[in-house]
Amino acid sequence: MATTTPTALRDLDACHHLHPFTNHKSLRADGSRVIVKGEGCYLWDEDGNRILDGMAGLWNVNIGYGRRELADAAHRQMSELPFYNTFFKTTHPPVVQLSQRLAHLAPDGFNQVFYGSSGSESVDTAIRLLRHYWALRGEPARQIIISRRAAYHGSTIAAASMGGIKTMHEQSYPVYPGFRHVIPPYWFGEAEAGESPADFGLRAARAIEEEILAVGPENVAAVAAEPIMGAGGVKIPPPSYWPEVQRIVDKYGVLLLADEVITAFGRLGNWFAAQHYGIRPHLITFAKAVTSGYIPLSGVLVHDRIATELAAHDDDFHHGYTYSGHPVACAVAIANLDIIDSEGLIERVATQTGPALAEMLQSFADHPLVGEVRSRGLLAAIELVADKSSRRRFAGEGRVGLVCREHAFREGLIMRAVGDTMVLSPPLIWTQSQLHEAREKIRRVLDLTLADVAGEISS
Ligand code: PXG
Repeated sequence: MATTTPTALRDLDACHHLHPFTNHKSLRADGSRVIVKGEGCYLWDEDGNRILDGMAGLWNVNIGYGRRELADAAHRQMSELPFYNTFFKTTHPPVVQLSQRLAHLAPDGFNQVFYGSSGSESVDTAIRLLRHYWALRGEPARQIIISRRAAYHGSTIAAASMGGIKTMHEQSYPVYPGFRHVIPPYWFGEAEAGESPADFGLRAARAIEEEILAVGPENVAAVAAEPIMGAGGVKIPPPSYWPEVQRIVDKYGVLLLADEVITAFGRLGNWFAAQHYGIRPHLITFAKAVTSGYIPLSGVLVHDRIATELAAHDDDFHHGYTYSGHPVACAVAIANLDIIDSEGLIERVATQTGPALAEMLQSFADHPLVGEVRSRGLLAAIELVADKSSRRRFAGEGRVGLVCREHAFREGLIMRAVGDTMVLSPPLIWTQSQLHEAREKIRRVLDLTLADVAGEISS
């Protein structure tokens, strides 16, 4: 069984392991990279190459790799009580302690948490809670959830339906009913010629209002949105967007679901992005960095307005998972939050590394390949374009992004390509030293990519 040489592992992987979101034909042809170790901000592959992780795993390893405290917390909890469920009116210390902690960290009015294991599960839970809430309120027609095109909210059928990823919808047609998708707040890709970010932000927000009016406010359960779209390409809304969305949801009395699977737990320099933007959601979904990815855990923070309604009815909410509130995952989450807190990581993002990353990105703004750079906290994007002035893309969307991603890997830096948008979401423990290393590597990677596509560039 214990076949560990890299080639054997790659072969076995190709034979037996179906990877998520992967072109299986090309994976069989190329093989996969075997990552064998992580320590701090770095990963090592099977050939001994050290790679700077600019993505914190998959937007989740906020405290970096190899923290003993989390392993110890898991060991202690596994020894004491590895599992017990939270159905049938039972509970256990870690889930109570974590819930209290999250209620304390969350925006005002959030005092209850419903748990799952993945972000997709938390989104499914939120969808069910929204519709259940309106049914309890005597407005069962309020079923429709308005989301944005290109948004990623997960891979279960309901979460993928709420998401606006066209290729996913095409593969599981018909998608689950009751979702509408409007323009994302993506000035760089969606604005008309001459339209200012402020005007575009208002237009994108008002597309939500138009959709509410088109389907009838009495049929709308909620607006669902990431504060910043992450996997959709780090689409940072213009400052005019969120205040206008808040005005609109308030005006029509619809609920707001903030999907903070990527933005929660320090990424923007606050515990939650709702605090960063001053928005007032009724549900907040979280996952990923609640445990820094050391063990799966997700949840929905539920505002008092919804929790009070649930508690006012003598009936079950018919929903839950075996692992809702898993004790080991909760114990690991507490150890993770302790580290984020005691090491001042959020403050560091807000006052030091966030501004330094923004400054670093600006140093690429004049590169011939770069159409725009943008960031908030430690969430950043670099747009690759064929023509800077007109923002014209390369032919074959995503092709140049992949070229750039491969150069980055070879240079020892992990960046993610979303189409031709390069994105970064580093661990919150990056210091000036990693920022410096990233600056050097990105500059080189952009130059190498430029050399590959020089013939396609308009100067
Ligand atoms: N909501 C948001 C905002 C997400 O980013 C999910 C829900 C679903 O979470 P789970 O844990 O079910 O995967 C996500 C997940 C990528 C990538 O390639 C992004 C995610 C997951 C996998 C890959 O950028 N985001």
